[in-house]
Amino acid sequence: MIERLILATHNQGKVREFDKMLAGLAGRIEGAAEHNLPEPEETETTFEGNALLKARAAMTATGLPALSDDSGLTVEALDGAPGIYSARWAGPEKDFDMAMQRIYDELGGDIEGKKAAFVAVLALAFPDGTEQTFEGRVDGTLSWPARGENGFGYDPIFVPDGFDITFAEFDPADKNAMSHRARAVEKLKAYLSNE
Ligand code: ITT
Repeated sequence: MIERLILATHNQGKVREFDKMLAGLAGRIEGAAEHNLPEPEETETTFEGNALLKARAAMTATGLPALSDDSGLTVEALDGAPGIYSARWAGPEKDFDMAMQRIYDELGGDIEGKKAAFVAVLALAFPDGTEQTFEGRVDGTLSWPARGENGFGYDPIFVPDGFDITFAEFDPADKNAMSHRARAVEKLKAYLSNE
């Protein structure tokens, strides 16, 4: 088992979800705040590239194994946007009402039922140079207006396939059982249990 693992994210919504999902994975999971982690500029063009860049930066800064998450919402009718730009569409104030409105506007208001998916790529970087990524995805559709108080980011407009409520209306434990992040974590756990 990994003794100390750095969770390389500054997003409190992700931290809340990972806290539950990663229980038992490492002796101690330490956050960005404890280590004053840098927030590197996300200069890559893929979820995987940006996830690796964040994990490497945290591993280099601490000398400890680090786990990062790069994720986002992809909308089919917008050619995959906002995708890797999901956080950036919310601007410096992290205003997701504005980001959701931008999706609505870019679809010309024709948003109901449009195909979308949440994607998460986790990257694990070890001090010996070993790196591994794990991808999870959940397909669904968009719904308007935004509904629900749970979750974070774009959850209030995303309805996963097979359900009629948004991720923000899910009980957090239920979202954690089937989200893109949860699916990526399953692959991470399988990898670590084979190590
Ligand atoms: P870190 O890089 O520090 O982890 P970040 O918020 O900048 O934080 P990303 O670049 O990966 O992270 O941006 C992903 C964005 O996609 C995030 O800000 C959310 O708005 C959105 N997103 C990802 N997973 C989501 C989820 O489960 N529910 C709702 N929105 C999600």
